[in-house]
Amino acid sequence: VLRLSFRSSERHARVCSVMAEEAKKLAAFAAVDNHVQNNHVVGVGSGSTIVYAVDRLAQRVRQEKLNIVCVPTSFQARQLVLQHGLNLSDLDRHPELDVAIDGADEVDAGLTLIKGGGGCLTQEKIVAGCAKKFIVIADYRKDSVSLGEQWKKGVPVEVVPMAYVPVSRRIERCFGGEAVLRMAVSKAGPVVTDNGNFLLDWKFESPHNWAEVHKDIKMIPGVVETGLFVGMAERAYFGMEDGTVRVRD
Ligand code: ABF
Repeated sequence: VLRLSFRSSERHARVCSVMAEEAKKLAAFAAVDNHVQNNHVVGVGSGSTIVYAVDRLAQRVRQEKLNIVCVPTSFQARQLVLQHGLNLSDLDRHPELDVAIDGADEVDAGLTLIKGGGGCLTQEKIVAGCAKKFIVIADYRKDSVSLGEQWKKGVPVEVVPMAYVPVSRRIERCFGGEAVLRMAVSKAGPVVTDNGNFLLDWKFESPHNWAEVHKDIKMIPGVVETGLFVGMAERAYFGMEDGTVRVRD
């Protein structure tokens, strides 16, 4: 019976991961089809959901002869754009984007996001801030009422390496919870962002006024950016388990 139950739970896990990947693709395709037009400058996010969006962008460029340029939000996003043969640009040449499309770790009822699970939050927020429209794409697991319901790894905070200890202590003293230095998987040392900084993951204990908390943390000397995206997303597309797409404005 034990073997059977293990196999069924393993199978269940496999089915769930297929569903999540399908859900990401649904959200990504819907966002690209609804918000990217010819001659657009498109901000390209990071993570795994965005891979489907870049696939769809490349498909539409081929099929519709779409003329777009892409501004990446990370080394990973830049590689994605290059690998798909899309026109690569940057904020020097295109400081104003028509639309930015990116994933998220969690989205609350007011479209406040936690981003930065992948460590690219600073460039993601810069690019999102330069776009006329910022569109979030995610699978059903990111769709929450209140932050912290589903995402348990906390709010990422990018910090200047020499300041990570005082910043961590200040966050814990002022807002509670625990702000932990993000270590590389190998545990050999801390994760270093594309900008050469460290990351703290602030595991908060209760809901906060996220706009206030973001401002207060941002003011701490040594903080570069927080993974709280407040009032930035215009719309979120969620791929659902039943094959539909849920849209929240
Ligand atoms: C980036 O990708 C990050 O801001 C966010 O943490 C992550 C989401 O990854 P995925 O799309 O793989 O869930 O957008």
